[in-house]
Amino acid sequence: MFLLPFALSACLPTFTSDADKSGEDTAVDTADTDTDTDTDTDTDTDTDTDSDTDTDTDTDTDADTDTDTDTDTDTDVPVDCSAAGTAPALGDLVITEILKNPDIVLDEAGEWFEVKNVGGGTIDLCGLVLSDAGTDSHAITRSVAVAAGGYAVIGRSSDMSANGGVTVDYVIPGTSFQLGNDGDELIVTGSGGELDRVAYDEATFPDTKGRAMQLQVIDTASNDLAASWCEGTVTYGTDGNIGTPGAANDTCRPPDAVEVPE
Ligand SMILES: [Ca+2]
Ligand SMILES: [Ca+2]
Ligand SMILES: [Ca+2]
Ligand SMILES: [Ca+2]
Repeated sequence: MFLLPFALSACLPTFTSDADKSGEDTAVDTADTDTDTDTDTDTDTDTDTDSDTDTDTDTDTDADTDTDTDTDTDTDVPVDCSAAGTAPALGDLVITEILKNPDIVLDEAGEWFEVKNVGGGTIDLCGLVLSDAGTDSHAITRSVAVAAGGYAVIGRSSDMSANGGVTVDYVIPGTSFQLGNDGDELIVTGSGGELDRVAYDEATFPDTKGRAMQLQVIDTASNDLAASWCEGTVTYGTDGNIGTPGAANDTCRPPDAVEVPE
């Protein structure tokens, strides 16, 4: 009569190799020490080794294998284009104003530029890439809706106590995109290619510290020309800088008032 258990175990080998506490699980796993029915060492019911309930090996709750919390497959900042508008087509978006060299405040906080939606519907700047002809490059990672005829201000800081008191619609983080005080390029690229570009130099474009250059003829070809830009007279914010961020551009100040560029 003592031979019966040995005969049963020979027929059901998974019982004998289970190292779990006796009687606590159903013995379909073989080597782990937890109380569940899978073969790994964690306490959830999936087959991976992390503690969440999905089947990948990272610690977030999405199904991809990266380490961030979004649903794409890369490891960068989540892209959240929440369909606030359509992607701009060529000609919809025009670079209309640039403050490359703010007065009083630091360039790293006070630089900004303005774009205008000259198309017929609301556009979303999400996904557009801002770059220059060198190494500056930044992709806009969230929705920025711009109504037809409206403006968006893209700057380096949203801290109005540090940026000269400008209201910024989108902040470019860190040093990924900077506006040189001498010559530089400002290039906006969408999924279908380049949307607009301004390549300014120090000699022929407006160049006064603390005064934004404001476009007078609003289209993507005119802003290629230095003669299409001038400086206005209206201050904004808290530090005496001159410009019209987020609003229609000022008229040009009289030529005889132009100061020697700093
Ligand atoms: Ca600058
Ligand atoms: Ca640059
Ligand atoms: Ca252009
Ligand atoms: Ca403006």
